[in-house]
Amino acid sequence: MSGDERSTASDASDEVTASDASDGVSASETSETSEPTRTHRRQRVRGKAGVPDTIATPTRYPSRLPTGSVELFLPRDVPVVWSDDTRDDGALDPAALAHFDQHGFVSLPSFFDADEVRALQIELDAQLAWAASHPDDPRLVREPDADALRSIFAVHQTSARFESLSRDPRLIAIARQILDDDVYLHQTRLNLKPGFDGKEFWWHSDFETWHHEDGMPTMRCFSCVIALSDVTPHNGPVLFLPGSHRTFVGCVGETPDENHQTSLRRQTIGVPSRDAIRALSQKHGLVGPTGPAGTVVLFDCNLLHASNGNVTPDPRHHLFFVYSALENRVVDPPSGRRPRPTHVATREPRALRPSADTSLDRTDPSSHTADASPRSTPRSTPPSTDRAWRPS
Ligand code: 6CS
Ligand code: FE
Repeated sequence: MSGDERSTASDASDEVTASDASDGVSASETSETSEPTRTHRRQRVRGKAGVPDTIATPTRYPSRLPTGSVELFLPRDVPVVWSDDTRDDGALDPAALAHFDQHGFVSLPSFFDADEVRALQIELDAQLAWAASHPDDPRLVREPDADALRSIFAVHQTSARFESLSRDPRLIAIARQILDDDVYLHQTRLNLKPGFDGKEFWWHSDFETWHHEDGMPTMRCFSCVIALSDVTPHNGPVLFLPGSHRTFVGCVGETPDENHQTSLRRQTIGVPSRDAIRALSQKHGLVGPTGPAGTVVLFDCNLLHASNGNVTPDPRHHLFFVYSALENRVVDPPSGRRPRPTHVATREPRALRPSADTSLDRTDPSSHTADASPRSTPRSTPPSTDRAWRPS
């Protein structure tokens, strides 16, 4: 496959294309120029495969390709762990960092202790109560076929406790260690999976969406998932294809207008083909880390992941903080389309400073219920821009 940036799903099951693909596209020649790139030139010759007609800015991660195109498999061309720090400041130890690098995720069981978990669960309940009384807030996302709540976005706006938690010194140390820069929150959310009713998330790479719909330049970003309830093999743990973070899958299917209105409920655009998922899972295997409430799972923005529905009686609720390097601030999406709203993806990033007090208040968690703190009472209307939010 030398000289060809594409490979097929079946290629994905052996040596995933890496070096082959890289002679097709290099970062410097595609990322910052409006000149036709080698990729574009080749696509013109080849016709339908590859870069969509609607593309406005050359991208080294083509996706949302016209129907009939060939799905792309591109080798990762940037690091997973950006710093080589192994430090003694609460960041990951060398083994955990190496696991994240190699597999694209790492699980940190019981990262938060019982008191911290209790405080977070109280805040979760406060957020659910707020959501129930503000059913039309645009930050609320409902299940595809029901009114049940699926996600609450921008919880760093609606919860002082979660905002402060996002700046927990331990989390900031880890984020800086992985990303080697000041960090900001690209997105925060609660993903709820109540017993009996919680629905699945289909296979996807977050970066694919964040690049094409939000304009995130590169894979210098990861998700921090905090379990607010016990996560078992049965109640819908996040499933990963470990190692898949080293392949960017350029997906077939163009982006409809206002895609986020449906994609956050059920994603059908920007998802790899079933053949691709099958090949990558055969190559890499499939894991679903579990652990008690308070467990933290970190996973790279390009790691393919999904989760099943929850038919058990017990909830599986997750709090997500998406950390990105400040240098990786969003730009115009490659399509030239309007980016998604700021409650889904921050457009005015601010470097996070570690919270002096994690505000989990280990001695008296109940003092931090939503009603106890003015900033814990969510606004009933979304801020018009990120400017409305100021970290305390
Ligand atoms: O589109 C997004 O940004 C969100 N959707 C999914 C399925 N995962 C990441 C993110 O929350
Ligand atoms: Fe995701």
